[in-house]
Amino acid sequence: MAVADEVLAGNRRALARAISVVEDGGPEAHALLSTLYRRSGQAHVVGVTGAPGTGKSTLVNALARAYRAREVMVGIIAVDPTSPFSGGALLGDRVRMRDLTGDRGIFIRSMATRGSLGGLAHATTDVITVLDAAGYQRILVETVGVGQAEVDIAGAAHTTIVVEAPGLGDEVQAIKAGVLEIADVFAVNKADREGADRTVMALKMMQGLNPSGSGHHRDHPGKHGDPGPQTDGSWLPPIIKTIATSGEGIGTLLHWIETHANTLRSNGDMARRENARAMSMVESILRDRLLTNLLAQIPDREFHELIDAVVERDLDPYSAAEQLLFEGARAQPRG
Ligand SMILES: Nc1nc2c(ncn2[C@@H]2O[C@H](COP(=O)(O)OP(=O)(O)OP(=O)(O)O)[C@@H](O)[C@H]2O)c(=O)[nH]1
Ligand SMILES: [Mg+2]
Repeated sequence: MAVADEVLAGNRRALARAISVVEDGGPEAHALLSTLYRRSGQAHVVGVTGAPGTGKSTLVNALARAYRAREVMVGIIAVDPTSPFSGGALLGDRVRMRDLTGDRGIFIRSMATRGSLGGLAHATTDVITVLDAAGYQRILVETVGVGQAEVDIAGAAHTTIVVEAPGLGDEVQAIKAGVLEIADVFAVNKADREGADRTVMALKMMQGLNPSGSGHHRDHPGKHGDPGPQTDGSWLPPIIKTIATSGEGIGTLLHWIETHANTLRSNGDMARRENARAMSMVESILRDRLLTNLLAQIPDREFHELIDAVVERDLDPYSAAEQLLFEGARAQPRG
């Protein structure tokens, strides 16, 4: 049986192998994805992001348990853009998540960056496709921090949970710019710690002040309606206090993930999102391929001479790119 068929049949070893293949990329990955992609599209992808140590892994673990109690198949992807190898943090996660393994309804995979962060976002998307095709209904993706790589990875998620925790210094300091735009649900974790209510208040205040994200507040700055779906079709991110270590608040968090999933489907946002995602996936693959093809037409020496000229300021980068495009086009008929 081909690997793709074994994945579709629920073979876990084939699944692990398929994930490694798509992570590595190349023609074999392409062949595999061309089969599996058609069978994907059922899973709801949940991104879990936030500053280091806020309790993301513990929260993902608790959420996975809650889903398993409902007999929902759960895939977990732990993405660590900072670690070039499967270093300490990932091993730590593995140990913490060990109590979930042995359950066939759950599949856990850690991923570390091998090349560029952009490559990582790409690989994450492909691994999501594989897990989705394999029948995992909810896919939880943990990423650290809220930099550009995480925002890119969040683009692959249908629902993004931003995890905050009290006691990271000034309440608002931990709440970075960009977070309000990507958060669909806020989890204020470690609610057993002093200061959780202040963190909740700080988030509420930022929601009220935010002129772009939750647009319906524009006319009523500082006012808060009920979180969730609004009458104008928009979504006001709920702020949930959780204690991941004890499971407190996890049921509520799960409820809001499901409510958000249903809202995306009913208000047309899901269709729009899927359209934008498809476009960006095809465009990014096209960009990679065109660039690779173009560079293949240009002798290394010539390429490096141009780069050196840009470094020396004998040539501007626009002219260098123009020249490469010209050279590539001229070389095309031969190659
Ligand atoms: N008191 C308390 N501790 C918690 C809670 N949730 C997690 N922790 C603890 O916080 C520490 C960090 O938890 P992790 O789940 O590893 O946090 P993380 O955000 O995944 O960390 P990184 O992946 O390293 O960024 C662990 O010691 C957890 O046991 C909570 O709700 N309350
Ligand atoms: Mg973690």
